Amino acid sequence: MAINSARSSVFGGRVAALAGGVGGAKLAHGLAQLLTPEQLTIIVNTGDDFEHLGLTICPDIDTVLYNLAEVNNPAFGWGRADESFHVLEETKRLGHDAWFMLGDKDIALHLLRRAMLDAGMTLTEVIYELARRLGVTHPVLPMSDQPVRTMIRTPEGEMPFQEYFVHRRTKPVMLGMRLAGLAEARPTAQVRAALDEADAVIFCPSNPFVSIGPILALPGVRERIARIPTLVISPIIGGRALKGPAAKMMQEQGLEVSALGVARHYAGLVDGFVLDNVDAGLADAVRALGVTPFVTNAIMRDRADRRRLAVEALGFVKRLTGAAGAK
Ligand code: FO1
Repeated sequence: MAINSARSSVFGGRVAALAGGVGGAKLAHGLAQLLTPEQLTIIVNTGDDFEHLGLTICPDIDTVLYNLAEVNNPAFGWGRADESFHVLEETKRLGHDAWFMLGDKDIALHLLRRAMLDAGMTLTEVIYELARRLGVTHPVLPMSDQPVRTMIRTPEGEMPFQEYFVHRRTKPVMLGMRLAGLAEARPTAQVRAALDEADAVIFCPSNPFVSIGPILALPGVRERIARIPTLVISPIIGGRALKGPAAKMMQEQGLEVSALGVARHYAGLVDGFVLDNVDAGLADAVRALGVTPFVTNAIMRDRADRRRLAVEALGFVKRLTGAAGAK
């Protein structure tokens, strides 16, 4: 079929994409336009998940699902398009401090997730079912079925990630982070299989600490990735994060706030690193880390940008998989 041949001409192998946050979901959507569901699996961070008003909120998974289903809110980057907030408004009227903006359509999905989890389904099974109902055909996998919760250490004490990120608008200084539940967590069988069968891994332009970090922290994940040609799309462009607190976190942890700082963070694990044109001057320093640089326009403003960056990333993957056989 025309679509399939157009897809497979970009890259014929299998890709496991690691994602979290809005940037990650954008590239996952671009990749899904080019690769078949057999070729692309998206492994998603669950460290941002939390319990709120009796609901299990999975922001990174939902952002990927909504983007792949093309029902995402383009202004916020998370949540649903054409959303209303009647339930939220009513909870406010009833005295709830409604700092986390759950829209009505989003709440509908959360109610179904609550019911499925309460019926004993694993998170992987729930997300498979919700994806199917949203018309998403590419596998979207929670990194683990056991809860892992990112806790941010601040001078005010430790706080859950969403408290830090949304309620406190990332204002407290981040001294460090802890992944609560990590000791009991395992990557799911589906995640392990996706990594074992992948010809390449792509780290989407996601926060290296709170989005990609929790996935890499699961037992066996780093070891698997170390065997596979892996490329990173820098989430830092021109010394700034396009969205979210990655730059602030790097600065507060004494790291160089640049794409090079991100490349250093991943050096030894990854083979390729995609830099934006404005960071072309960092390419030699990235190469000196033993990581192959690739310079392009890494900003995704619209749907066409997502596809274009995915085409370029897959072209780069093709070259790396040719070159990185000895990894
Ligand atoms: N981010 C915000 O900045 N404010 C919100 O009120 C908010 C609500 C929200 C509801 C559902 C959802 O899936 C995501 C939501 N997000 C919100 C985004 C989310 O908390 C973050 O983007 C991610 O956790 C960062 O990766």
